[in-house]
Formats: sequence, structure tokens, C-alpha cells
Amino acid sequence: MEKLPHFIKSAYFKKDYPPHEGQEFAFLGASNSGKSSLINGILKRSLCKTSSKPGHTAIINFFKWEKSTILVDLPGYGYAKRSDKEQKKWRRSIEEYLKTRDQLKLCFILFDLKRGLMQNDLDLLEWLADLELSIILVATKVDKLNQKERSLKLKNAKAVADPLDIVLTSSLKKQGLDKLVEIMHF
Ligand SMILES: Nc1nc2c(ncn2[C@@H]2O[C@H](COP(=O)(O)OP(=O)(O)O)[C@@H](O)[C@H]2O)c(=O)[nH]1
Ligand SMILES: [Mg+2]
Repeated sequence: MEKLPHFIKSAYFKKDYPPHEGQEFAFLGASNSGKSSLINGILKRSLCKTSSKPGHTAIINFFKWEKSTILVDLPGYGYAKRSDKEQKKWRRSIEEYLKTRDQLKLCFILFDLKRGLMQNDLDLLEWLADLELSIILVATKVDKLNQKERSLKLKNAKAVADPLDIVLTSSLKKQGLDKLVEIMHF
């Protein structure tokens, strides 16, 4: 019997993606938006490396979660210290994945609620919509805000993201993760 969950592999390009007949859910967002922490929260294991130093890799990581479901940690964007060459490699890598991965069922786009939606996030939203991919917006680290700040930030984000819905999460407090699980099981 296969042990679940587990890390499958890392890849830059399609030739190295793991073959399988199940479905994939991708996690996208700026560096430091909390992608790896959220994936660990869903896996209920610390399999995915998290970091307070953003943007150190531009690699795609595949994690097997359930029998026929794989979670994909895509490299974060908007990391200014990346060189032009790295930036190009990042774009090629992420673009190839989004354009060619038949198993991709849904993209979760994460953003730190305290920072709000940034231009990079909006560009990504537009790009994914052009590719006709399904999108769910996920606000992260909501534990950093009190109730009042939270509703204000959410209101601002909703105004920009309309008509997309936003799921509120905190990996730290294990909030909202069940909602994401529910969406993936739907
Ligand atoms: N307060 C708080 N911090 C978080 C949360 N999720 C992630 N972080 C922190 O944010 C930083 C970046 O997280 P990480 O998961 O590595 O983000 P990634 O770069 O998008 O994969 C780390 O220092 C985490 O500890 C959360 O729910 N609450
Ligand atoms: Mg990460």
C-alpha cells in the first residue's frame, strides 16, 4: 500500500512532471503569500518547505494527497531580487504547466489579506481567465488581522476581485482549510 500523503518530486518542465491519471490542484500566488504553509495544512504534514526568505526557488513541487489527487506548489511570482534569467525561467516553467497540464482541475490563487490583492495577482487572474482555467481566490494569514481590519480588507479585496468569491484562511490557526478540502472533494 502506498503511504499518503507524500512528496512526489520537483520539476521545472513538462518532461519531468509525474505521470498519473488523477486530478491536480495548483497553488499560486506571490512569494511569501503562504502557499507552502497552506499545502502543509491540507496534507496535515510538513512535507512542503516553508520560508521567511521569499523566492529562493523557481521549481514546481508535486505532492500526492489522496489516492487520485495531487497538490501542486507553483513557484511564487513578484520576487524582485530574482535575476532576469531566473524571471524568464520562472515564467516559462509556470506557463508550460498551466497551458499543458491536462490533469489540472482548479487553481487556488493565494494572497496575504493584510497586503491585499496586488497588481501581480490581478495580472495572474487575467492570465488564468484567458487560459480558461478555473480559479478560487484564497486570502491567507487572516490571523494577523483583528475582526475589524479583516472585514475592511476583505471588502476591499472583494471590490477588486468581483465577481470571484474569496475563501478566508489561516494555516497557523487551521482556519478555512476544511473549506478548501470541501471544494477539492466537490
Ligand atoms: N501569521 C501567519 N503566518 C503565516 C501563515 N502562513 C504562512 N505564514 C508565514 O509566512 C511566511 C511564508 O510562508 P510560506 O508558506 O513559505 O509562503 P510561500 O512562499 O507562498 O510558499 C512564513 O514565514 C510562514 O511562517 C499564516 O496562516 N499565519
Ligand atoms: Mg513556498
